[in-house]
Amino acid sequence: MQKGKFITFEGIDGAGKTTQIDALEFWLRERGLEVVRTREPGGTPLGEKIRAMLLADDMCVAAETLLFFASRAEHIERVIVPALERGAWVLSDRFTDATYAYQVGGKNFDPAKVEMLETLVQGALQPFKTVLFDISPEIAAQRLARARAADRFEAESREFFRRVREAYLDRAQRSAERFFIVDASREPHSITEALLTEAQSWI
Ligand code: T5A
Repeated sequence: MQKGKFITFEGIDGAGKTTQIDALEFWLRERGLEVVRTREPGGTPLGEKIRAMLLADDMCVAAETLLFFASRAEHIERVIVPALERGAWVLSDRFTDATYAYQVGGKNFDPAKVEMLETLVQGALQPFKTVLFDISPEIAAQRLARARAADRFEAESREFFRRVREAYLDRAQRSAERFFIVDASREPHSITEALLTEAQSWI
């Protein structure tokens, strides 16, 4: 029986997740709770090597999907499950919803294949809550253009990110009890306020 809480953060590239995860991490630590902050792809030494390949190297969508799940298998086994068993709060910047949004929604990969991999790699593990930072691809692209050079995913078209956004919203609608959707186009402080108000009900 896991004692901790597994929270994931999702949204299209440039939605502004990082700033808000920082705020939630600080808020939880102030309450004396153990927090494990992690990310996908990545989160382990092997996962970080896989991340470097995924963000830079051209590959077919099947290979891409398998690499995301390889990184995830290592992440679950070595980081997420041990932390949850200790009673920690695990805050993961992206998890399997991203595979449904990007590879299935964005790149038309077969959802039945993702479901098979999800069962194989995760078993019954699912996030306790998922925060979806919802924003238009136009605003997200403006933020990223100001912030840094684009990686392989960030260089995708507006139409691609429109499909990814729709796929996220569709998943949120199907699992309404798990998802908390925030309007990520607002000012950072007002997003933080909404997130921390919601987080009070998770403790
Ligand atoms: N991926 C991942 C898949 O395709 N399938 C999968 O299964 C998984 C797990 C990961 C990539 O991999 C893909 C998705 C991704 O494309 P990444 O670099 O980790 O790559 O990408 P992100 O997780 O998207 O991280 P980003 O840093 O790109 O996005 P964030 O964290 O959402 O954005 P953030 O916080 O860096 O903010 C971007 C800019 O906006 C500003 C920030 O200061 C920054 O400059 N900003 C705001 N500006 C105005 N108003 C606000 N409210 C703002 N909030 C932030």
